[in-house]
Amino acid sequence: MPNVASSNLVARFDPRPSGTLYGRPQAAPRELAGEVNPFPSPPLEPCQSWAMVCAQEHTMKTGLNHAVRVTVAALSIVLGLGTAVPAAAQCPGDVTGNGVVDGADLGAMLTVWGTQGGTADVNGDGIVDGADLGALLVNWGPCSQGTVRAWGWNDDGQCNIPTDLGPCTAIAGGTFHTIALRTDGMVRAWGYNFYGQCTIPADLGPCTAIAGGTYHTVALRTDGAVRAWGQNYYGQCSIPTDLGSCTAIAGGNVHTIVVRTNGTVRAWGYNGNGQCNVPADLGPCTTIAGVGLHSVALRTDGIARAWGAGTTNPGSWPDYGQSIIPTDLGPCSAIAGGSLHTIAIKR
Ligand SMILES: [Ca+2]
Ligand SMILES: [Ca+2]
Repeated sequence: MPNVASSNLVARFDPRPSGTLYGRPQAAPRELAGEVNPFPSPPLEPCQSWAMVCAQEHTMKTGLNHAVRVTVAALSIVLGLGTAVPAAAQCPGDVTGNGVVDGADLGAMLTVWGTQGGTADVNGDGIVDGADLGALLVNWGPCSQGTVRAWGWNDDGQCNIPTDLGPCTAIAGGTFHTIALRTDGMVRAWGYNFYGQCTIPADLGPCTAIAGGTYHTVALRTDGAVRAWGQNYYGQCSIPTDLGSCTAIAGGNVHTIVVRTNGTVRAWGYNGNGQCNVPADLGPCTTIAGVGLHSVALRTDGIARAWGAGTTNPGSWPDYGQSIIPTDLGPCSAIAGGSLHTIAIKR
């Protein structure tokens, strides 16, 4: 096995059969030909002309640097303020619709003061008055509300925000791609697209939620239907035909998890760690998170549950007790996870 500095590695949490060779698509110092992925996995479809990096073995050897980096990359995509946005963007108070709130908008607002003023009626209550003026002043300057910014690892362009993106209401991170939900409900994605994870289905329609897996993307349509695309080696993008309407979605490394409208949880995709085996006694839930190789859920009563990798704690990959709920945790209001850990907010 070649001696490769850990700083030159890239984590691709991509379970592949033991013995598969891995390497970067680009000839780069990160080339890892000869590395072996310890994942126990089902057979894959024929590999591409290049092999994927999978640094799981290195992850074990190097103190989980890569898992941390993946987590940080996912978390470092936030809705930012203070930068110019595409001309199409319009924020409250931009009466003239040119992407900037300034004196021209103030003047335009004053000319329709006391009347039904269209875009000058910022709060939409039918009258242009002091409340609208206040909203205008709050947004003074370039319209930055809803602007997406991203930073960190950008080898695949995941931090290059499309210039025509426009304002967004939600964001999600895949391992090497970025997903955004525009204010009009349209989904956009960019970054690593080898598996088509950034190629939005033409018939997707408006959505209310988005989620990212390692190499796949999940979206919840306004009608409650779930769609997923990208890598489907493990069926993570194959929506169960009897799924029905859902209220929440999440993506694990290579699995997908949802909350149905009736509160029941479903999961599908890679199940080598039992991450898709929803506990029979789970009960109705409100929140789920599909994280690394485990799944977490919050029941309607606030009780946290987790399953998949980490139901034991031998301290070796991938079992670090991340699915063992602390006995003194009690009801929670939120739950989430990193690749190999779980976090919750107590009520
Ligand atoms: Ca303006
Ligand atoms: Ca108003």
